[in-house]
Amino acid sequence: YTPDTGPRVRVNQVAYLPKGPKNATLVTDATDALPWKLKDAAGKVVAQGSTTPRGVDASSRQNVHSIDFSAYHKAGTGFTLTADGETSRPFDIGADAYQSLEVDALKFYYTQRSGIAIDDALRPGYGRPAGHIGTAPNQGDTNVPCQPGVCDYSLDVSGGWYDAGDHGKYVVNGGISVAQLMSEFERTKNAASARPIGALAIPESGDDVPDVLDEARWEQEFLLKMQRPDGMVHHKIHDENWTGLPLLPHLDPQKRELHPVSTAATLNLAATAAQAARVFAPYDAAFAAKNLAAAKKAWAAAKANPAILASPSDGNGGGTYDDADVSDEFYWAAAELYITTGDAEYKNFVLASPHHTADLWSQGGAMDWGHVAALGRIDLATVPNGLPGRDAVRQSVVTGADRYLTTIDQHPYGLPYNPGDYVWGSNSAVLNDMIVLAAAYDITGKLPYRDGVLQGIDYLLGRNALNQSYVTGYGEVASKNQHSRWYAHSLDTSLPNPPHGSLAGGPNSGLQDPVAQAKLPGCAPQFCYIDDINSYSTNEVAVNWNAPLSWVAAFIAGQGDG
Ligand code: 9MR
Repeated sequence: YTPDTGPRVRVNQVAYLPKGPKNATLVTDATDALPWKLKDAAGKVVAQGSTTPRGVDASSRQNVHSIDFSAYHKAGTGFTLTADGETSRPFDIGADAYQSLEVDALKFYYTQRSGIAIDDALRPGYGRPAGHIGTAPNQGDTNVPCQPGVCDYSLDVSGGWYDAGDHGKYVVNGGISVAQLMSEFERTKNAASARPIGALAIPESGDDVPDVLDEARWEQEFLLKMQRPDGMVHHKIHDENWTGLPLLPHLDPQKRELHPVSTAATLNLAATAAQAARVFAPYDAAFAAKNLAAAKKAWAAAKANPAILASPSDGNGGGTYDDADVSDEFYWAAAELYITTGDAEYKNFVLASPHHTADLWSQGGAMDWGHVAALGRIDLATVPNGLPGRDAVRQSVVTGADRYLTTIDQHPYGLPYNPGDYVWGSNSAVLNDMIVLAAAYDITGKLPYRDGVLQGIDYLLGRNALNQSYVTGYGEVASKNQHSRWYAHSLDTSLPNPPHGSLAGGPNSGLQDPVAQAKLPGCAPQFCYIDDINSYSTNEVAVNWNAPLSWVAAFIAGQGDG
């Protein structure tokens, strides 16, 4: 299997900001600099220069040159870049695409909702009956029993978002996702360059609450339902066995089961409910108070039960989301509880945690569902609070961003992510590193950090070894067959492709599904991806991947022309 990667000049196929950085990558055998030309839609040369040879890039095993055409500032559509006899896919210079990407990436959550009919008038082509409300053949999420031997009660855990392309709902992962949506909103209160988040065409649109918070609430209400009266939180709820593809949520006939409580899930609720308590307070005091009570109760329960770990073998019918180290979840929860309450207990915990001063800025992703310390650190740095030594906390985020800037400068594809092998969901790791850069810009106002974010998005939108965008509907060639049981157009043409704005997980060196194993053996990291619906380890959609996509798109949308 050899992918068709098209022209060897690799660009952001969507848009560069008029005054922002504009970089491209040329794949070539040439060792000396080559001329490049930028052409407008009429084919007229509007800028030219020379490439910079960069040698062999480890992430693609290609010999590459980089091209910097940042000096060109005029907005327009249909530009191309030519070098070494090859012409890139077309692209725009303009800011509009990021406003639509911000919104499309958030609109993804409505069609992921469980427990509510998706209104075709709001999402033409995506309407479907409510999933898992107890209507046959569903066994419903309104009265879900535990796995045998785990507990003797049932809970109403209806609602929330389906995690990804499966029918499962996982507190660890719902947590980071809803937190990042709330942070995208909260940034609009604190960051100089932020603008209000766009309208999402959801059932709640038109109420007095920003749509992004209404969408976050859909998930937060579910997380609250997963809490037991003693404060502990069930790790997940999903089918007894994995369902096949395609299968619309309301047609899933399987038995649904609650899985055991875990300390990690409990702390995910503590963190998100503490954050919800402050962001919802101006809109719904009762909901804010309910969240604060749940957060405190979860915190106390986790302190009393600090090592109830989800089992790495509990993967029948759903993902495991197991995590052997929950000290970072403790730190994140304490940070959010401190920011919201100012209470000494949480302050003291934060200050004593090894995560408070640890170097969190790996060359992989700065954070993910199992590594959440950076969520706490970034919020302590960017959301106003009275923590002693806060200047050092803010400086630590800037130090992390400096590291990512160095990585970008050294990478011929301009990535802040350079871990060697690429992980499952690597595209979200790239985005989460960009959030650190964006936070550093918000803290310092220094343009290089902002420009790092602008370079990072180029990779996701086409400046990469596969010469494709990973966001459906964005870029001339883009992922569109992501693994999903209901956006399964490539298996059943009566179903849609994923909606515009859906991010694919991205290259995964681990080749953890049969399609990837058959088609991609020996792949260089950037080539470990295939836009095949059955390649769940490289090509799934997921709530924790679209969240940083929307966060970053909102950040870029706030930069105007750059
Ligand atoms: O994102 C998760 C990744 O970090 C894990 O390595 C992988 C295997 O356990 O699972 C991923 O999460 C999937 C989850 O288990 C089930 N729903 C779909 C998720 C995205 O692929």
